[in-house]
Amino acid sequence: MQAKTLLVPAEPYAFELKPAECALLIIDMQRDFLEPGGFGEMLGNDVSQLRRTIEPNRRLLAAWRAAGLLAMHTREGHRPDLSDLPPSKKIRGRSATTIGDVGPMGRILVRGEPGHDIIPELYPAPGEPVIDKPGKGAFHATDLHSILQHRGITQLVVTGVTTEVCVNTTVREANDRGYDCLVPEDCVGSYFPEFQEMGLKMIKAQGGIFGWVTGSPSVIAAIGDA
Ligand code: C5J
Repeated sequence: MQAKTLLVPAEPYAFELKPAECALLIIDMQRDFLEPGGFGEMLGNDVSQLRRTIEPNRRLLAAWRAAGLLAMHTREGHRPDLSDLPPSKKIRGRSATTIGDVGPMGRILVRGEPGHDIIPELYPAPGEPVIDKPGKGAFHATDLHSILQHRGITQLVVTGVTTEVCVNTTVREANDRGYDCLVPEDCVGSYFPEFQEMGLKMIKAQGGIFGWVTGSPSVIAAIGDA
């Protein structure tokens, strides 16, 4: 029997969402990136640019769960002994305080520390896989691809932060592995408005070279019919 397909209005053209083969992948909605007083703000970033994505993500995740579909979460971070932290990543930026040092919410981007955890508004429910990733892309050095393959997933709705870094890297990695990616623009955020705009344009350009872009209300309306 043909898998059920839902048509989601999107750019560059409608996305054919197959609920049985589609996972929601929420990227790095971590306290250190989003909360006032965290590492992101300590570096001088305007966290309100990311916080505007919380409510749309919360609504999308609630609808996704209500439809009984697979939701997954990622966290960027490293082992406490930093053995998976490339020296180049440790020193990049020449900041006085870097990954592994004590920051405002515990050791920066270290697994198990308060700042590394996912914000309470989007906290994973029991049974929702959480991927701990040492890099920007969610496929690099993780078991994400095998988890998706075991569940027959061929499509991803990708949300989270930041649009031009971990969201874009993950969408590109997914694209090269054969997944179709749909990105709801109100559910992804950048500290820099110009990168938000360009990060989305890069995904949908050239006939959807990396994927599709839509708004979360269109996804929610479609899965309401799932
Ligand atoms: C993410 C970053 N999650 N910007 N990390 O995008 O360093």
